[in-house]
Amino acid sequence: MVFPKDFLWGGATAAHQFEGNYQGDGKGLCSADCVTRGDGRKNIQRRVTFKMPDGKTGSQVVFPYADLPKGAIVQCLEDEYYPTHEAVDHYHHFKEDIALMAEMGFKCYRMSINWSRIYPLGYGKVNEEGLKFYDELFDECLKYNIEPVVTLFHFETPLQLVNEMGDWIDRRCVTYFVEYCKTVFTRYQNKVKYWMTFNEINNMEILPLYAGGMVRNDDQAKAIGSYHQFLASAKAVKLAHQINPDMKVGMMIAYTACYALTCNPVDELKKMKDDQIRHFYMDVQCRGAYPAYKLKEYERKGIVLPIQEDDLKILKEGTVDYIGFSYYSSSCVSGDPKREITSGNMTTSVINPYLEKSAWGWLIDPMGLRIALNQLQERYQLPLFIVENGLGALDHFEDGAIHDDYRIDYLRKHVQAMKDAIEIDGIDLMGYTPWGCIDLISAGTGEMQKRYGFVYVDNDDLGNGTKKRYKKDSFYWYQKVIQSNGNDLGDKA
Ligand code: P53
Repeated sequence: MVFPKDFLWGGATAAHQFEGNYQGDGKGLCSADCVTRGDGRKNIQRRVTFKMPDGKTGSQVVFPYADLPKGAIVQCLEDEYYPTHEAVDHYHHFKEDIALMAEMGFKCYRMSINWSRIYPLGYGKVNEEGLKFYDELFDECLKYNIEPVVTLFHFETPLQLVNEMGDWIDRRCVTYFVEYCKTVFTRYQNKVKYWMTFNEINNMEILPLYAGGMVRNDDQAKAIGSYHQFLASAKAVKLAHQINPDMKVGMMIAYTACYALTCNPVDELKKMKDDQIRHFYMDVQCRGAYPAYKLKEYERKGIVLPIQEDDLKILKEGTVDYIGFSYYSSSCVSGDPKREITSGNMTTSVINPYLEKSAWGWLIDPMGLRIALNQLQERYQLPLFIVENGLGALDHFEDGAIHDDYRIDYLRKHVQAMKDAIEIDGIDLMGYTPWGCIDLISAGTGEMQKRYGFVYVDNDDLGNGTKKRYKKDSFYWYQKVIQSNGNDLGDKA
């Protein structure tokens, strides 16, 4: 038996991409509710919409991001379509959805609490109906012995914080976030053991609206936004341990294995610098201090952090219990600026001639997952949890059946890579939660047709459809994988 017997097999979702009911039962608006739909294959970016004080409307693409105009109030506009408003209506299908997860044999389910359901304004009055919804959801999981794994912040900034203070640039967000954490830690301490603070915290680099509801995009603003999130995360870790010492709190990062295109030292140096961009977030959250390369960079750029008394002690004391990370693809870098770039998952990868791409241009690299696991364990010696992985693909639906052998193939190779990492390299891996286990809205593009799930949802890019759920071939494949604890990967003869 390669996988530990308590290995957490499961799947992952995020509230704004899955739940819908965006204003129901007292929920406030969140930043993600004001982002339109794009089209990944046509390279049409999603936009965040706003109104100016004179009533004029406007929008700004979320990638590449730029400062919003001064005075802009982020909001939903009439005549625009926002895919997260209804999403796939998990809010009203959660019993059915959890039952499907149980049927696959899930040991855990990674989901996010939408902060704006609990605190509609981000602070102030608690919304009991929001708390009740997650109570029922957790009870449903526990009924089937499914361990909830909860992300506290998955691109879901209460809109009030964006418009009132520009979000994480303002230190009050630290206080409000910790207050929110206190509420949910206290309420769910006997139902939820595994938590994660900020989803893909490193998206502050390239998607600051998602990662921090930021209205500014300059390096100084983003450095401060991250600084505040580090503080908030460290405080949350400490608080969780005080409330219930059994609770484990992890960090969450978008990770890619990064290769130098050639053995030319300029390529290798570029790889080293590229790795530092990712490792920075882990260095702070796992080691509890800012690394020298980042402090030097800030010095060069004239960036000053708003450090207050005790802050550095808080960072030191609030290091995380485990590393959660998403892994979709690897990246490849070259010191030569003229090299052709591939779209990738918003990374600046050059084309790697050894790898195939998904329909959305993401490089497929299972061996890179094994390499990533090794890099992370060597550097941090913390338990690792793959909390997102999968293939976003177009599915063909016919007579209630979806034959998604391409997805099975992708996942099989990645599970095999995990197996090798455990068996050959001695990696301490806690679990695996493939992304979008039931089809949901894409975060990057806002599309529905970019599907990851084991379960198909009848819903199209404009929200038309019955929202009925159908099991794909991969549903039965994953069921077998879990049943055999990773021994039976349904290998092709
Ligand atoms: P989609 C890229 C862009 C936005 C979010 O992505 C991303 C990434 C990948 O690093 O991160 C995660 O839906 C994210 C999920 C998201 C998933 O990747 O663009 O945590 O919310 O859905 C997949 O295909």
